[in-house]
Amino acid sequence: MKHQIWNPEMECMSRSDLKALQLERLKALVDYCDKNSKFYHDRFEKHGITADKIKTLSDIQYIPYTTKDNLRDTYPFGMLSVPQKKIVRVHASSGTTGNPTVVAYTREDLDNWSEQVARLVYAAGANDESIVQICFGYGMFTGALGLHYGLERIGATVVPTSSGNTEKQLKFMRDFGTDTIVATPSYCLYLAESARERGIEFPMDSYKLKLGLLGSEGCTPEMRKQIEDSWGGGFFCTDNYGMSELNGPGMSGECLMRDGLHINEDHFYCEVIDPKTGEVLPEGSEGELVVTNLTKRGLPILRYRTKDITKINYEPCECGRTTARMHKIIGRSDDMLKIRGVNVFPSQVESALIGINSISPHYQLVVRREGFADTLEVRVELIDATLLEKYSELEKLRKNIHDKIKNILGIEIKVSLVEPKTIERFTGKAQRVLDLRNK
Ligand code: DLL
Repeated sequence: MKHQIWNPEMECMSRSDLKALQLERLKALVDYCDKNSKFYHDRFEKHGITADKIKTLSDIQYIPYTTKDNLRDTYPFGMLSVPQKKIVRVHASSGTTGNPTVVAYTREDLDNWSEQVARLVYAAGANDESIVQICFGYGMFTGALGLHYGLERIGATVVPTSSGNTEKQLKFMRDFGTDTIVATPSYCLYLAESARERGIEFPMDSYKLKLGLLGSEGCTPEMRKQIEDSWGGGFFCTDNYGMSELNGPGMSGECLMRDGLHINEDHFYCEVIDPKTGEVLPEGSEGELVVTNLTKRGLPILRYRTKDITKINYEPCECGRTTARMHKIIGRSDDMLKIRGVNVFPSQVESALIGINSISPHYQLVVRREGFADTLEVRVELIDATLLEKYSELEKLRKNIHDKIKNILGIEIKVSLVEPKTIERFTGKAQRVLDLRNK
């Protein structure tokens, strides 16, 4: 197993040097935000925080957490720390009702982002000989452009096919000899399945795929094995994590050992907290990941509550890197679902249902993996059972609900109208989501 390390100076430095660098960068960040961001300046003033008061990394705990709501409340550009003319790119996160979360990058931020992604894709085995097809949607989503520039940085040949159009994806894969694919796990599996269906005309050995850079949604080891087996031919996948608020992909990713996702710690300082109390937990504990982007300048993010549940291992890795590794995302502390790469909150469905006559406020979201793609069924309860006998009225109601929800979520869904009082009632927190994907 040959381990490639893109930036050994940063990825293999001693833990004590790394901590010193993180502290230096943290102090510089606090000073920068104090001087350039009204949002952070006001917070620092209220809590008596200045750069001089940050003496050790643990002093970060005096800085309040930043949340998605802070970004939404200041939509679109309220948290910028530079004049807008210094911003060279914006992205926005899908999902959630109301305003999306907008993120913004200076030229230096984009440069750092590409470096972060370059390290991870190189660690996974891509290099300047790779031919990489990017099957993430290009657009406001950070996935495609993030991977695009990181892969160009290591000299790979990038094929920006974007998402969808399976026939074309497979044709380019065969004709170009694509050996690396960037996709969500579910789409990668779907493509393999589609390739198999065309096996008589194009046998599986017409594909040269060797590496899958997967991410943006969870993937169990069992699911990964299924993906690798369906492509066959030694196909090998790594898990890559990130979020728009922290640039996008590039925060962490697996090396060939696949024993945790290496964090780009010179750029990202991570803490793990108890999601209920907000208390910082000891090293190695499982909890909600909180991240400070130490080098971001256009729209700085300090102590961001990711809502993702994980734990961090600080032991050095056999690959030679000394950077800490986070466990695959174990779950979320809120109810966000990721379906075919799109963030979906049950509250979005609820807001679509409000105001529609003839249905009760009880609903359920059923997420399944069908034919290797994630599907969402919205089960809605009727108030009056006699409607079930009036086909055309029922269809009209179903279509109305379908169109309203689809419009808000931006993905195809199935709506089922069920008899009154058939959806389970809860005395505590309602369990609106039935996620059957890994069952
Ligand atoms: O999904 C960024 C990304 C793109 C990462 C491409 C990797 C590859 P958002 O759309 O803002 O950004 O969604 C972020 O997706 O908080 C997690 O809940 C989930 N997520 C991202 N990567 C993983 C992963 C991008 N590898 C949210 N495993 C995050 C599990 C993931 N969940």
